[in-house]
Amino acid sequence: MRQEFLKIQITYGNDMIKEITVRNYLPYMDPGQTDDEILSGLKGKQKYISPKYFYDAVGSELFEEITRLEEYYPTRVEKEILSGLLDMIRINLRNLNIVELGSGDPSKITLLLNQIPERLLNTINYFPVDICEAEIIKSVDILSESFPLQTITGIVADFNYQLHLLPQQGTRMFCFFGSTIGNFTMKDAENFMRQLAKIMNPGDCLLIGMDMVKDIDIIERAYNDSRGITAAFNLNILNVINKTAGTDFDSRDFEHLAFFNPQRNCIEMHLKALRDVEISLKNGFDTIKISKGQTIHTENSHKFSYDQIKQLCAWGGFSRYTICHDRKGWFSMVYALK
Ligand code: SAH
Ligand code: AVI
Repeated sequence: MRQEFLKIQITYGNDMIKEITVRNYLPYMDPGQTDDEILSGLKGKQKYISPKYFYDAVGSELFEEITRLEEYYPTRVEKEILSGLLDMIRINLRNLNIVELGSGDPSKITLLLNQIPERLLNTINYFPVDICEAEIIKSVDILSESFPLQTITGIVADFNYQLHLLPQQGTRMFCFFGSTIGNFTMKDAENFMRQLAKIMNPGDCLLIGMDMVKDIDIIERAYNDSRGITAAFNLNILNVINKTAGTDFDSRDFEHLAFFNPQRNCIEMHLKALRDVEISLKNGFDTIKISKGQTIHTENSHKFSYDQIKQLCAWGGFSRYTICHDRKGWFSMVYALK
């Protein structure tokens, strides 16, 4: 059994010790598959790194900083919707198992939990799921201080490959906030929704946040902030790849590039080479050449239309769904029932 069940001890000062539970499923992933995924992306004509490699501890901190920027509207608007959500939709909360995919920091689930009375909170089990272990530990620690939930179990897993390993007990509400679904290609979004459909049972539900198509200037500003936090977040992916795949990128050789692609309704983030560079690989033999001006594509961030939401729900096999949105229609929260 390669799965690591961890009881992590957290100490405050000298003697206050708390134990939290985290399950780490990443050791189940084939390390060869990870290397292949990274190297095939780097060897192609249009070089590519999956956005899941943004999120080491440093990248997660930078993302949290992005969410606090005035220019980065998606977090602010989604939080506005989440703050009053339970008045708008009917969810049977008793004995619910909440599974939050790509949970990141706990501020969004906190807004939901704040709306639930204590007598129900202590019947609820919460499972944050994220690829970043540091975020999971932080989140479980913070939430266990703030809410009298029945249990909180952190899960470190890759939602692209490991949905089948998620808790299967009772009635579940899957949450997928932040418009993280927008970081998939449409083909991958279809696969993801179909995989989700396979693991969900009748009575389970999904709460999924999606950033909507809007004025291009507003979108582009959100990914080109004036303090350069998004640039630092983008460049940090090279440090993560160096640690994961044994490459020797120097982030000073690249610059951040983010623009809206109107054909695909998505922001594309790239790293553009400032000079000709040659990257060595772990095996010590191969190298990857990147010419000045060439880019590495690091992220797509799709912006959705109501037709696309309908399509995603159809792929997920949902019988009924409700769309809640803010006053300007910038962001949608879809509540879909299996
Ligand atoms: N839900 C939070 C965080 C969004 S950022 C919010 O709305 O603000 C995207 C989150 O998904 C990060 O915390 C990142 O670590 C996680 N993530 C990215 N790719 C992942 C993958 N393949 N499997 C699991 N988690 C992933
Ligand atoms: C997590 N994800 C939905 C964010 C987005 O907006 O695509 C990641 C991000 N990239 C740059 N800024 C934020």
